[in-house]
Amino acid sequence: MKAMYKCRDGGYSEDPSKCPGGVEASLPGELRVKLSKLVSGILRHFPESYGVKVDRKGWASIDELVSALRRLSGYKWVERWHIEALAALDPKGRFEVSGGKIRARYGHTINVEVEPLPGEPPGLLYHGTVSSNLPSIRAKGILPMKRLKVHLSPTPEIAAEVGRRHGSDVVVLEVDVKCLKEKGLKPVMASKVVYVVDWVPPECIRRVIRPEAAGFYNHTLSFSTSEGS
Ligand code: HQG
Repeated sequence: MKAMYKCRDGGYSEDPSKCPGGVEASLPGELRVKLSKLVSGILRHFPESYGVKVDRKGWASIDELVSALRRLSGYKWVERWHIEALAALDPKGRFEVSGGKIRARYGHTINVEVEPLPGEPPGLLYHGTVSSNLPSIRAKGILPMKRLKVHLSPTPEIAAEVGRRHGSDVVVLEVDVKCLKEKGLKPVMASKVVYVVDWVPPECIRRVIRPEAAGFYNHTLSFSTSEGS
């Protein structure tokens, strides 16, 4: 992941040359990934363990989050701008910031209700997984497992990247959105690259794509799928 820069004139960038008035502060890529993973974990899974309050819509105070992080060894350097920049520059739209608060847009295991982004889903969505999960998915459908929702991708290439987090034998499942809707299941947009739905019945899975056969890995995606949790 690229470094983040705080511009002297305001705003954040991954490219210091995009700060016309110069750079005021920066965070190297490795620390950005480390912070992104921990903030994702706190907001999605374990706010209480870090003494952070999350309301029923998933919002936490940025000041409270910064104080919680600064109590940890290895995170005493964290400032408010790091959190704001993390959200503003996240390539997957993992975070939303509003009125001094931050929330994760998706991925929760804690029980929160995050309003979807506006817009209808496309006719086909994709879920990346590994082939060892296929027998169970064929029998029971795609289940949220530990999370609140099943996560789907707008393209098979993005889904393949998601699947790669689980192992090398990646398969991509093509999901028929009309079939979901006929069953009263409505996928909604959680971020620019993530749709969520309660579950996917096996009969709404149209086909299984083997990304290597489809040549997906020749594409370079503009984001990494590994800074969440
Ligand atoms: C599998 C990341 C057996 C499912 C990603 C997946 C995503 C089943 C695993 C977001 C099953 C759950 C979520 C069944 C589902 N039998 N296995 N019936 N139903 N599974 O991590 O979708 O980078 O909870 O196929 O990009 O991989 O963190 O879900 O392999 O958007 O921001 O159970 O997390 O975003 O794994 O990933 P996960 P996911 P971030």
